[in-house]
Amino acid sequence: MATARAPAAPAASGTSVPFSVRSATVERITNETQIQCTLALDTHSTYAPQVIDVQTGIGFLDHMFHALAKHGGMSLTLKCKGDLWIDDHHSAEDSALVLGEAFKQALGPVKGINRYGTGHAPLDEALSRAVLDISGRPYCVAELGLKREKIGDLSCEMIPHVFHSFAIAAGVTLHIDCLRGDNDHHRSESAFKALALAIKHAVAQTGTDDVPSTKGVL
Ligand SMILES: [Mn+2]
Repeated sequence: MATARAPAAPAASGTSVPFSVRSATVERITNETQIQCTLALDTHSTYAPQVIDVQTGIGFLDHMFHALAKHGGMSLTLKCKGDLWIDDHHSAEDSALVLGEAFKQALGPVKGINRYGTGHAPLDEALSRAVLDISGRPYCVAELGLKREKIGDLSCEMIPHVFHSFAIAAGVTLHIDCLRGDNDHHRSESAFKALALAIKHAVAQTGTDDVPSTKGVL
């Protein structure tokens, strides 16, 4: 695995750019999947425009990760070549693990951020809530109440597994619930969007150097 904290691009004039991007690049290669991921937690219309390009080989998962990045205010490129001839499990799980690892690396030491984030996102009749704590205590409870076997080429049983894998790799505590909704596409998408909003708040910088913990360390 490799990581990089990308400095903001230098301005044309040579003056320093008043904007820095928290980012990381992670590569993970196993016999089951080959994944490259670059995640930036910060975007800026001039200095760091939002770029999203997700290709996991599973269309609906691409759609979900795209929504997560878009509404989380993040840039994300993720490419996975996985053993889809078996099923979607390894590609979906490992992509989420790499995304979580990139999140953790991009964030670096947990200080000067909100740490906690909550998001509610509706999608038509569906409504989801995500509660995130960038705690260093990996845990996930995902209650999505999905009824279908699959959405597109993504097994519904993999959707909570994706949230769980992300949370464990990122080292965060995540509770994510779909509160209501009839359509499984809506229920799932609202859950990813709720997580996006929770992430956006949790990683937002407070302008201090404070470690948001009574322990003094996270
Ligand atoms: Mn698994």
